[in-house]
Amino acid sequence: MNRHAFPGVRLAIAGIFVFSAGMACAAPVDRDQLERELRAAQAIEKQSPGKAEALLVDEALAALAAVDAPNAPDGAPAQSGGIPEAEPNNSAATATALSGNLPFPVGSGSITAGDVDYWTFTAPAGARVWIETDTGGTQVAGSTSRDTIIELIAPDGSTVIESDDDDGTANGGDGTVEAGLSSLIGGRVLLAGTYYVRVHAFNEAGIVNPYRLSIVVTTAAPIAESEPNNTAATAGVIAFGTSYGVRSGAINVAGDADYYSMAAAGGTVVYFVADADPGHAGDGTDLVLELRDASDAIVLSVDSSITGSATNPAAEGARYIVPTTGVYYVKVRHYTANGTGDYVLMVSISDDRIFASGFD
Ligand SMILES: [Ca+2]
Ligand SMILES: [Ca+2]
Ligand SMILES: [Ca+2]
Ligand SMILES: [Ca+2]
Repeated sequence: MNRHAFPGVRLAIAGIFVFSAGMACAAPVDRDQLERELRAAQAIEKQSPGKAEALLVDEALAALAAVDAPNAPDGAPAQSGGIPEAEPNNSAATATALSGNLPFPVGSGSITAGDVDYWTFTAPAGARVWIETDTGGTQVAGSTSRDTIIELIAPDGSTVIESDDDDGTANGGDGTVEAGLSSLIGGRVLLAGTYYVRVHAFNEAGIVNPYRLSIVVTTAAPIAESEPNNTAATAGVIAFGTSYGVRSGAINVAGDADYYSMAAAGGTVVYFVADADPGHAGDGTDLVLELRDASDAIVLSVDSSITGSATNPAAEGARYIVPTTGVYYVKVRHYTANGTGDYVLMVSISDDRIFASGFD
């Protein structure tokens, strides 16, 4: 949910909780107020159906469900698969390392009530980082939410460089999207250093179990798209000799579509992310990304963000565990028929089959 789309209602919902320095802090929860906010969101969605409105209802429902659900015991186990978080990890000093190098590893963790998780990675100068939580798939009993917030934190351990609420895709690594409430930071350019990623629930009381955290650090300069590339047959090829491809492109004219192709082995993970606001100016492109199989059929379509803001730039992306070896395509298009705008696309493929097992 782009919190700027409906600032009045969204702020009213967020206002139930008190946020300070990017961290959620407990505040008395007024259940009646949450119900009023849910009804308000539903009224907006009824009057003006659309993805932003639907996400608003999702969030209101999730906030209410979190209040109603009994708390799970602290330390509830995460599902198998992924590099596990190492609690306690509630500070930069105790962060769990996730290398960020390729082939990229996937972290696995859970957010218990009030929990925050710090992860850490290193980046060389000029690198771009692509960070996503995936909160989809089967949840552990007691989970109440799929709604995470991630913050990219500077080497000082406290300065928030960028945060995101809902640009990610909660799909559990497959073709079914359970929610649009997970988080994504796409393509932030970094100085050399050791960075931190802080993961917590949107709602202080929310229990998110499990989540998967992908962090890919890329160093290659983007290669410009080559039009025409509007069909699978004319797709720009992303070769995986270096495990990933970074492309700069644009929805140049109304109706433009940009195809990129890659070969992926069964069991590997394709992680595709578009930075939809490369200038990070808040004027992002409202993109839709489609992952398509060799027959050009959609296997996963993602559309979580709108145009974003300077502090919360637009991005789209997801992870997908490839069921069968073959050619896959990422198709980039605009959400509207007439929209245009630029983007930087990253597609990486991981051979972390061991991490994929038991994921969903
Ligand atoms: Ca945790
Ligand atoms: Ca923790
Ligand atoms: Ca184009
Ligand atoms: Ca094109």
